[in-house]
Amino acid sequence: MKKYFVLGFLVLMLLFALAGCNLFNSSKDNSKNMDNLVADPEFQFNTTRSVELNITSIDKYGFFYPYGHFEIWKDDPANGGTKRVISIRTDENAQFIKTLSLPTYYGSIFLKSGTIVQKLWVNIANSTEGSILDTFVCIAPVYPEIKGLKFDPQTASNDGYVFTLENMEDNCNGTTTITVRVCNNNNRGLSNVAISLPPGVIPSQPTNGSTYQGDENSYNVENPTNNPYYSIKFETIGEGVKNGQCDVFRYIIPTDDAEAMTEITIRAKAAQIIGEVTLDVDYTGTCNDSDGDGVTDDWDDYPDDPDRAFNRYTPAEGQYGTFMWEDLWPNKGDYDMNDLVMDYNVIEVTNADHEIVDVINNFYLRAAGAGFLNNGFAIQYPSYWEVTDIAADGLNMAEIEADNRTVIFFQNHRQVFEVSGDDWINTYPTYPFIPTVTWSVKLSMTETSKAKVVLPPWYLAPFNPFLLANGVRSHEIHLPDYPYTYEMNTALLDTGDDATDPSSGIYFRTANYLPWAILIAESCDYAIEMTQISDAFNYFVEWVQSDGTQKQDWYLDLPGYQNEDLIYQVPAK
Ligand SMILES: [Ca+2]
Ligand SMILES: [Ca+2]
Ligand SMILES: [Ca+2]
Ligand SMILES: [Ca+2]
Repeated sequence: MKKYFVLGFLVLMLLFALAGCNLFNSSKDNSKNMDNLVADPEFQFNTTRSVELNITSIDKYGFFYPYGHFEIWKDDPANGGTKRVISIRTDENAQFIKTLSLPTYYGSIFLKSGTIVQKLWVNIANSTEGSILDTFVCIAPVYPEIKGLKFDPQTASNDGYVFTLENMEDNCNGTTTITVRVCNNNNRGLSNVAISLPPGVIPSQPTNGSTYQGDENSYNVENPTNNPYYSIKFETIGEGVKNGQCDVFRYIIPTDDAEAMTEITIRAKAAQIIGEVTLDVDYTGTCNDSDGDGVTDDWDDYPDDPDRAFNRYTPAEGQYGTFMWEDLWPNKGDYDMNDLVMDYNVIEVTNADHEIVDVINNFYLRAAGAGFLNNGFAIQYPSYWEVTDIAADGLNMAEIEADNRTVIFFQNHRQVFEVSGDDWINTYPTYPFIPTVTWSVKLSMTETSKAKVVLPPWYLAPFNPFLLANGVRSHEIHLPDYPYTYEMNTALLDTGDDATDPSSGIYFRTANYLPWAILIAESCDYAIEMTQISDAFNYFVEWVQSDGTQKQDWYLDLPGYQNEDLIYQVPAK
């Protein structure tokens, strides 16, 4: 009997030890329990930062380069990068000003123009905003097959000067840069050079009154002048070139005018020594614009489509981000944030004038850990666009609403998965895996007014997504502080656990300021059923408690970041 007593005592001690262990664990877990978590009202659970990009294009000679093409990449395209975000060009003022949405943890991006790659650092204002102000050098593409006749250099001498029409370069933006070289063999310094212009043509660069920097000297620019004939004139500042020295003179005119030129007159003056020649010109632009939309083939994402020119990808070309929802709003759920898990990739297609033409939504429905509800999904687009048509829909479930801004992509997630019943889908490890669904919906868009430069997050792709709880149109569940649509049943606001307070700009958050939905900047894993997101992702709480300043990449699958047992693992086939 004594033996059993001792054994019983040991078992008791063991239970005690285990209990102690459990106590320790549960106190640790309590710090990660969503019910104890209080977010700052200013913290909106953003995993993206709005970055105002202000970029200026110049050419290799330092002139402003209107319509200069460039790409933005999230990783280095010269070093195996795959994440292209934008292919676009600057405007008529050689500027591009737009808001980019980047993962918060990104400190830099890459700008690619031709073969030149430049790293741009984000000037970080706070955890949700930043800016980039920079300049890049744009080089026009060189086409292996030249259209028509290319320009040949022409040289002539007169009175101790050698004049060379050295180059005419098509900038592929409707302009051509003309380079003239003047060598002065006289022993008096060059005082000015005048180069004839086609009637009425005023070079866009260098501008009248500006200082032009040649290879040797600086010059005051008269653009245009009628003295001694209609021309652009370069007046030497200080002592001019002499005794065999040369300098180059460059200016930019429309390519059409350059192609129409048949001759060019160049005149140089040093003291009273004047030399003048007239050279033949036979020039044809070299850039190919197959569809005639003004965007040269190499810079045109749609070289055979005059209505389309550029792509903008969110989060990047061929990359996905993730939406995660709780579906019991206005009541709190279990915070597993897997009641709908769907990835998004958005392509905004614009024309040569940067106006929206299509929005292509690539969706990847991965999981729906919703018990009894059959949830729908919709997106509201910005107020300055109008959805005019559903050009393609892989599921044939999309509908445009009466506001011409809202599109319902599906009414019931089970129809998308092609299942019935009320089981959790792809969140409960012992349930059979239901094949995920990818499809694409192409929306035709019209721009009804110009967008502002600085935009709220819901005006940036993937825009304003929301869940239709159990397919009820008026029962919208949005990302924290995002606006609801015209169809919303506003009587639901501030009921149950929802603590929406319009006077403070608080929407779709609890009294502890916690959300019902999170938008993840990049595709990420998700928690298994009935497991709080804070238990599955080890740094979620630290991210929230630091107001998004720490562990901004908490959703990534990095060493120590995830509690693998609590992350849903897609079974191997
Ligand atoms: Ca084109
Ligand atoms: Ca095109
Ligand atoms: Ca849930
Ligand atoms: Ca769930």
